[in-house]
Formats: sequence, C-alpha cells, structure tokens
Amino acid sequence: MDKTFSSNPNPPGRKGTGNNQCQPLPESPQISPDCNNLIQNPSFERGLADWITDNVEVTDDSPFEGTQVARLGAGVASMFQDVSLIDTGLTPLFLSFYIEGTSFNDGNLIVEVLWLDNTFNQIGIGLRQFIPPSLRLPTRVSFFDITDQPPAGTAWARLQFSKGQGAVAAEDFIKIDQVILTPVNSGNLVQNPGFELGLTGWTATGFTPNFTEAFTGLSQAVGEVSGGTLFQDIPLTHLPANTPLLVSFAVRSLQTSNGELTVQVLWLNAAGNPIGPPGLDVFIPHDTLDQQVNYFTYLALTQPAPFNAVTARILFTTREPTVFVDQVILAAAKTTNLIQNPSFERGLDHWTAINWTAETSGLAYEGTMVARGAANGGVIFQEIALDNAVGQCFLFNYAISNQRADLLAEIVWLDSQNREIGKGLILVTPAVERENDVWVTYSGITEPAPPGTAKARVQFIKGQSGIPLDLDKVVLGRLGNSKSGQG
Ligand SMILES: [Ca+2]
Ligand SMILES: [Ca+2]
Repeated sequence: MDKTFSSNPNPPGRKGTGNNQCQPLPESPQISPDCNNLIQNPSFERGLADWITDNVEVTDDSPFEGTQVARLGAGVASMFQDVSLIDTGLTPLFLSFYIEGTSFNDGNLIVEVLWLDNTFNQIGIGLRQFIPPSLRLPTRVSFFDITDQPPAGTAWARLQFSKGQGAVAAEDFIKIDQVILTPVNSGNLVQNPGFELGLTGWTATGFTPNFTEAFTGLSQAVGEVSGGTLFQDIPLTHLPANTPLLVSFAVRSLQTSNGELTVQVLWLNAAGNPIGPPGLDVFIPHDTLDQQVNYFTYLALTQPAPFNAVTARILFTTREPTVFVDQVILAAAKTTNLIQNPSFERGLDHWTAINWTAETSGLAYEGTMVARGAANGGVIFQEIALDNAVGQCFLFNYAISNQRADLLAEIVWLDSQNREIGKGLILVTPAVERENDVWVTYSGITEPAPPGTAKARVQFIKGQSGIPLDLDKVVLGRLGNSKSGQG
C-alpha cells in the first residue's frame, strides 16, 4: 500500500496557502481531460495514492469495483482530493460514489465539494451533504448529487469525506469506492430536492414530510396512500431547445408494506398542458422495493424536451403505499440515453446475447423485464452509432442484482469498419456473497473517444456462478460538452 499520502498534513477545514511546503501535491501533474472523471485513483486500486487521508485504509473486503475499497475507520476519519478545474469551463460537477456501512451505529458522514482558488484558499462551497447512519444498513448504495456552479476564480475542487464517531466503536466504519466527479451541463434544477423544507416547492397529494431515516439530510417525503402524487414543475426556458435531462432520485419502501411507484417526467407547454410522450415513464415494482432493505438510487437520461416545452414536471405517483422519496435531481444533460431497449422491456431487441435471456420479473429495477445472465456465464452486448464522439466522454450506468459472479462491464470504441480502436471504460465488479434481489447501480465515465470513433459497443461479460445475475436499465449518454471535443 502506498503510505505516502496516508498521513494528513493539511487537515480538512484548515486553510492551505500557496507557499505552504506541507501543501500536498499530486504524484504527477494532474492533466484533467475536460470531460473525463476528474478524480485520480477513483476506485482505490492504487491504495490511497492521490488521496489525503486520516484514519483510512484500503481493504479487499467486498470491493464495489476492482480489488480494493477505501474504509474510513472507527472514530473520526477523513479523506480528500483536490482536482484541477482549469480546463473544465467551470460548469457544475456531477458527483457519484458508492457507500457501504455496517449498522445504525456508524458515525455520521459529510461529503463536500469545496471551491479553491489557485493558492488553495477556499472561496466557496459547491455541495455539502449530511449522510445519516440510517442510510447505512449493511447494503450497497450508490450516491448521486450535483454541485452548484463554481464561482469565477475557482481553480480547484476539493472533494472531501469526513466521518464522525459512531455509537459502537467496534462496528463503526464506512466504505467508499468508485468515486466520480465530472462536468455536467447544469446544476440541480429541483428546488428543495431533499425535502429539508418539507414539501416547500412541491405539489403533493397523499405525500407528507417525514423526518426519520432520510437518505440525505434529515428529511424526506413519504407517500402513504395509494394514488398519492408528488410533483414539481421546472422551467426549461433558460435551457437550449431540445435539452435532455439527467434524472435521479432515492426511493425506499418498508418491508412490511408494499410500496410501489411510478416516476414520470412530463413536458408541459406554455398553457401548462402535457405535450408529447413523457421524457421518462417508469415504474418500480413493490417486490423490488421490499427487497432493498435500504434506499434504492435510480438514474436515467430523458428524451430531449420537445420544441414547445416550457416546463418539465417530475411526477411521483404512489401505486401502493408506503414509499419514501429523497434526493431528487434534474439537470441539463447533453444527450438522451443512446442505448436502444435499455430496460429490456422489449426482450432482447437490439441486443446480442450468448447465455443471456430476457425474463419477466416482479423484481425488475424498473418495469417488468430484465436481462438474465445464465449461471454458467455469458455475454450480452449492443453496438451504438455515435455522432461527433471524438474527444467526448460518456456516462455509463447500469443496475445489477444477485451478483454472485464476477461481471465485466465495458465500453469499447469501434471505427467505421467496426474494428476495435480502444477501450473507453472497464468496470470490474466482483461477486458478492449476500443480498438476494438487491439492486445496485453502477456508474462510470469513459475516457474521451479517440479519433476515428464511429460506434461504441456496450458489453457485459458474466463469469460462472451458482445462480443467474440480473441486469436492467443500461444508460450511455453525455452529461456535458467537452471544450476540446468536436461535438
Ligand atoms: Ca475499488
Ligand atoms: Ca426493466
């Protein structure tokens, strides 16, 4: 393990100065591709290299991605990394990471993105989220958020995790893996997205504020009647025409109830009437929610807004109570989801499969069907034509459950002759021996597409295991525009 950065010469909260010899410097010059994941060593595969840490170690105990995962130890612990924003155009940043705790006894966790000037003085806060221990039953959850726009003069973003003392020291640790910080086209367009102000900004029927066991912060919305609705209208008039939206939310049920919900993004014209098909229209079955134990985080890219749309309405409808909703995100993206039949609702249309089948399931991540990789292993893939992809990076996202086998999820660049010209991303997701029917959402950001890229192939290769693995909702699309790209 690389111990160079395991001490903490510049603790979080202490101002750094440009002349401070203790100011931690990266191992090598950080050349930030302007669209890629800005985080170095994001999956802790080089131990704690590039991170400044206090009471953090790496472990091979059920990593989320790769072979290693960071573990913030018992008592107080912290880690941070500074990334250059010089080439990013100072857009807001999309944040994602994987979090796993042990129990309600864990300490609090705060994740922050701080804006620093070129002498490492803090000049603003882009994001500060309180993640209470209630989230961290020992299940696997992905976290999504978006920062504010960095102020003029921002040179660096500091991503920082700080952990408090837990109630029972022996059980008190938090694991973090697969950290993503990457430019996105806008900040979160949702007002009061975490229901910290109750239902302020929302229109609700059959939903009430709730202040127990929130996903983030201390509150959430709970739908306690069948047919309850919760919506917010988001103006689109300041966005370019036909902008697609990134959508994310966290949802939970109770194992004693049968919570089930639909989530839609509707486009409204100037008269307030819905126009065209919804930008997003999914339902999450009650058996799925019942099995999660914990919150379930969801991510999608909508269709582009129609030309005459002036408002996007994010609408949650309770098909069966009880449903808890938190951490709602809508932001401007650059493309819709480029995957055809991404949720397998039309079987294996557009997919090529060996030992994978499409199955009807009451435990789908969304809808009624999933792709199922056979116990003996197999591969499923799809090729996607890309316009003006050279120099651009892509968000890749998918959900899997019953992961008893190793799975390789890859983006491969193809030229116009269908020859492989490089790999954009390889996520290595190892088998986990627990949790029946719990969905986990994986995300990654590709490298910039190399010259000659005409297509991307998305491929999932499953190894042998005792039981099948389920895959649902595959997303490939762009969040932001590369300054250096051709598109
Ligand atoms: Ca890892
Ligand atoms: Ca599905």
